[in-house]
Amino acid sequence: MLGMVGLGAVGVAMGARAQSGVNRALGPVSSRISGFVPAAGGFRFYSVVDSVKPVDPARYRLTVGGLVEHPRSFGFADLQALPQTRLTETFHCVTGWTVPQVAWAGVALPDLLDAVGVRPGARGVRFTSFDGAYTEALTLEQARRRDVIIATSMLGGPVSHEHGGPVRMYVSQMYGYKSTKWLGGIELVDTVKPGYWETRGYDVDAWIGRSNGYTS
Ligand SMILES: Nc1nc2c(c(=O)[nH]1)N[C@H]1C(S)=C(S)[C@@H](COP(=O)(O)O)O[C@H]1N2
Ligand SMILES: [Mo]
Repeated sequence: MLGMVGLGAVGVAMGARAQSGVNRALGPVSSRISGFVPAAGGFRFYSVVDSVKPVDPARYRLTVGGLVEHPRSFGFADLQALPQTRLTETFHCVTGWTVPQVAWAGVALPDLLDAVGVRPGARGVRFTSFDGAYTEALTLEQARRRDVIIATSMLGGPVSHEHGGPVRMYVSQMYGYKSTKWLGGIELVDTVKPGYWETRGYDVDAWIGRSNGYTS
């Protein structure tokens, strides 16, 4: 299984304590990772499910709810009508592969939060994927960073289906697993709950270089 090769490499880059944690976390799950395909430009395509039904941008909906003043959904054009944020950064998967100088564009999460209004009592943001399995989470403070983007563009074009299009997250200063692909929902919550990989051993606070056993 190719996925095993990539995930096994974590052990080289990480301390023994983190390595055993990750191996424990990934043992039974990695055998189910079937979406691992080496991609051009250094990216690997990851999915925790066998297949994801492609969604046309014209039919895409992002549901935003929970502890917000104005729950609503956003179509692809609605997202494009909000202020656009662009940034270029190196992408880091926690397993050790990186892709330099990746261009992203879309809606900065704080701008979307302003559009719906965050209700008092909200402490975190939960992300769900229309793949039906993946979840992620940020604290409200992290979610208000301007380098956290609801991406409608990646690598200078639309976000491809393999990369989680038509809309995916990009959490710039954290490892790749924080960046939910095939984004379907954003929910304001009163408690941060660990996401998919975090219930399997990864850190919830996934700062690049200082989480998951890295100390650079
Ligand atoms: N829905 C979903 N999002 C996901 C993942 C996934 O398996 N499913 N993998 C995460 C991980 S571990 C990484 S490194 C990046 C990889 O993005 P890519 O597949 O576009 O290279 O997506 C993240 N988002
Ligand atoms: Mo990753």
